[in-house]
Amino acid sequence: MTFMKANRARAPLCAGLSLTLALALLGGAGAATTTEHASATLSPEAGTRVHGRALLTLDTRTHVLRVVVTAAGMVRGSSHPEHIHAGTCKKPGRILFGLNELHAGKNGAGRSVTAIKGVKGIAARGWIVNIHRGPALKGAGATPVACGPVVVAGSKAARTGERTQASPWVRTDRAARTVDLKVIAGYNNAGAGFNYDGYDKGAMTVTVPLGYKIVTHFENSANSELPHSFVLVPGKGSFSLVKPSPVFKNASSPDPTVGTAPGGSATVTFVASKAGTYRFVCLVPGHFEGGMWDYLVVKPGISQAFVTIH
Ligand SMILES: [Cu+2]
Repeated sequence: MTFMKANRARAPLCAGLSLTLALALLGGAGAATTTEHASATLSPEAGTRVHGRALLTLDTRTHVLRVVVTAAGMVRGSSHPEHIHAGTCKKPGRILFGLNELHAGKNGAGRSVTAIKGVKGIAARGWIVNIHRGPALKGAGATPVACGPVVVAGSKAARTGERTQASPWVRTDRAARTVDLKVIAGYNNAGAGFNYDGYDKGAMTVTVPLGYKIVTHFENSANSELPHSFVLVPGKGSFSLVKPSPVFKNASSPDPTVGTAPGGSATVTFVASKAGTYRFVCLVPGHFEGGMWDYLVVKPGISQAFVTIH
C-alpha cells in the first residue's frame, strides 16, 4: 500500500468544534439562516505535496459568495491560479468561478480570499476547487496540483461523511471492513513538532466506520527530535498519563510512555467496536500536555473513513 506524502500544515482552528458537534449545530439551523456554508478538503494531485482547505460562505440576501482557500506544501514563493470548476477532480469540467491567485510564502503556505457576486446558491454536488500549478494557465501550468469536491454543510454527503475523493492518508477496504490509516508523528514543525500528520491540539479528526478494523501505520518522522507514541483514549475527561489504558484492545503503540524513536514505526491494529469520539495522544511525558493529540470518531452508518481538518 502506498500513501501520497502530503504536506499537512495547519489550517486555522475553528474554535475547537468537533465534527460531530459542528454537524449537529448546522443540522439545527432553521429557515431564518441567511448564509450557506460549504467546504472542500484539497488533496494533492499530480504527485505534489500541496494540501489545503476551501471554505465557502454564501450570503443569500446579497448573493455574495466568499471563498477562503488555505494551502500548504507549495513551492516557496510560487503563484497559483485557482478556480471553482464543474465536474469531479478526476474529470474537471468548465470553470464556474475564478478565485484570486494563491501565493505561497517562504514556508510554502498561502491563503487567498475571493468575493464573488451574483451567486444564487452552492450546488449540492458537482463543484470542485482546483489549485493549478501556474504561474500561468498554459500547458503544464494548467495542471491541478490540489483538488477537492465542495461539500455543503448539513447536506447528505456531509452528514454521512461520504466523500467523492478519499483523503490521501486513509484508505477504506469496504469488503474487508478495514481502514488503513497513516499517522506520522512530528510530521512538521506545527506545535513545535508535537503533532500528528501536521496537526496538533485536536485540529484533525479521523472518522472511521463502526466495527471496522483499523490498521494504523504509525511512524515517528526521521526529522523528529524526540520519541513519540500513539494511544487511543477517551474523547474528553481525564485519563492516566502514566498507565496506558487504550479504549480499544491493542490501540496503542509499544511502550507508549517511552515512545518510538525518530525514524521508527509500529503497526497498531484495533477494532473500532464502539461508536463515539476518542482522542489519539502521545504518552511520552509532557507531549499530550504540549498539544500532541487529535480526534478519532467511530461512526455508525458510514462505510468510508475520512479526515476533517478544523
Ligand atoms: Cu510525543
